[in-house]
Amino acid sequence: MKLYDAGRAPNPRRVQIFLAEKGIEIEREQLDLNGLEHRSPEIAKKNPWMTIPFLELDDGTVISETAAICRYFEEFHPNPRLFGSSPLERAIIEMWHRRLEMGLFYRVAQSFRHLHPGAAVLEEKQIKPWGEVNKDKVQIELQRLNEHLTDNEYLAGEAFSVADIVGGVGYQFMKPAKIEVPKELEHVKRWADQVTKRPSFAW
Ligand SMILES: N[C@@H](CCC(=O)N[C@@H](CS)C(=O)NCC(=O)O)C(=O)O
Repeated sequence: MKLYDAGRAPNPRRVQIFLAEKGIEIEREQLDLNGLEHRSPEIAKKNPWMTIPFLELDDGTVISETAAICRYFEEFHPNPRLFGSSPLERAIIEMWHRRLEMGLFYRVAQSFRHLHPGAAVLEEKQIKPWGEVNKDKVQIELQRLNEHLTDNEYLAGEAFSVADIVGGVGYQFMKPAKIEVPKELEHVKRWADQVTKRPSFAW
């Protein structure tokens, strides 16, 4: 199998970190997003959605979508469990995974793509008000997370999970997106420091 990867881009990083947490090594091909290699006819034929990462299995099956790729690896390499063990744990982790993906990560990404000049190559029609709306919503989400993290070590409770991966990558993505974390959000900062200092997050 082969993972189509793209350096430090945030969605590819989610899979890189997930694999590092599990100690999985696989073949990878790096694509240059700014060079639009992921939109070449050859790549579009494999993954018509033209997003990275995607995984190509030996029989030619293609799995795209970061969460789907991570789930696939979780099945074959269950330890350490990053999607939870019991039905309740799985549901709680899924809830936080989706909250962080849609509430933080997606909004930071939209803000970056619609406001940053460097993203114009990917987002042909940058809509600045949409970027600003998302920037504001990130702040609302950070406030909520701060409250939750007051008495939770990790997003889904006591154990590090896939929710912390999407959250940690989303948090780091705030830097290029030029989104500040207000000083008083000390619990978010404590959590982010703890998560992003893990060896799997090393650049
Ligand atoms: N929903 C997809 C999103 C993947 C995605 O948007 N990846 C970005 C890189 S972070 C990409 O491939 N962008 C290419 C483009 O916008 O043309 C997933 O979860 O994998």
